[in-house]
Amino acid sequence: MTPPDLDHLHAALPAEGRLVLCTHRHPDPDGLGAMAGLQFLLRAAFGVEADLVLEGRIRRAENLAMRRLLGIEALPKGGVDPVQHKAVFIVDSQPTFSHTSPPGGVPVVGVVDHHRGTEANGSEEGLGGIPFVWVDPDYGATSTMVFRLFEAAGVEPDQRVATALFCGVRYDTNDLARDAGEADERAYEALHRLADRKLVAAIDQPSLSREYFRQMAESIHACETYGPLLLILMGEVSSPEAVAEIADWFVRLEGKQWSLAGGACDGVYQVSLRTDMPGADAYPALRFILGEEGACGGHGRMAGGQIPLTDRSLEEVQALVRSRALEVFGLGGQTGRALVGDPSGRPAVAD
Ligand SMILES: [Mn+2]
Repeated sequence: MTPPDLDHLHAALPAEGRLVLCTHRHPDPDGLGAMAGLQFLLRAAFGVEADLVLEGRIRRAENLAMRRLLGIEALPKGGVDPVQHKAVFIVDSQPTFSHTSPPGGVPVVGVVDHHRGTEANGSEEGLGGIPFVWVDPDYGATSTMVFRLFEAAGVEPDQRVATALFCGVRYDTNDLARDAGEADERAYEALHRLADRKLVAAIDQPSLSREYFRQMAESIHACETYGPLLLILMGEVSSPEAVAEIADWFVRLEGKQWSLAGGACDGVYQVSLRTDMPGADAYPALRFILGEEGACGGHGRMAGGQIPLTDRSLEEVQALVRSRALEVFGLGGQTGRALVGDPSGRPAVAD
């Protein structure tokens, strides 16, 4: 696990002007937490002001609640001004990842991320020329990496920022149960002491829309079982985060070790793979499943990616994902069984 290099970070910052912080499209708690944390740290440690850019609507209820309750402010669309803003810093993603497009016209000076990239969509060479690159998949959350910068600088986050960072660590590591190392534990415990626990609870249990329940019902009916694998290949979904949430939800089904969820949104087929097998690595399996048609990233027991729906129809992409998934798990030739009966009244098939 690489330690933070604060001097190197300082040297990468522009001598004057403001910074822009950004993350992947449809930011999640780790991206939001890392941005809020870095914004605070840069001001406290180096006197550098930074503005946040959020790309893609935030639709998952927890993420929306986090942004609203913590007052995470972002520049309006088109608000990046090259006269004021001298540099871009990317957290919880990398500039060459397909779900990340930093604002143009301003150089990227820093990357802090815990995702593993691939040659195709996030190679080392894509990071060449960026003065500060700290990418380490051994961290369970980018928010942990940002917390380590606080430690290195001897700066303590205020309650709001500690709450944001805490949410980042807890959601990405599933309260330290998933892909968490010693650094994540230390960050989690220190941030938990500083965080506003009422806000943490409010972010964790937001009210949910009717659309949310409708989609979960649809996912139950879409779910097919193949031995240890669950496939939940949906049609249109309300948000890319919904696909991740569905994969997270189904992997909890007893007796099943892998869940692969997919759904179409914003012109791409979004895919999330989860496993609850100790020590299993989701990323190589998803890399195989998406092939050269798609791009993906991941760490430990979770991976996500997408295939554009420009060259292939939704049905073609679903068929491709299904056949490759069965191949990579050695389940080729097997017939899937419905998890439950569908609303047309066909009987449920037990597995
Ligand atoms: Mn993350």
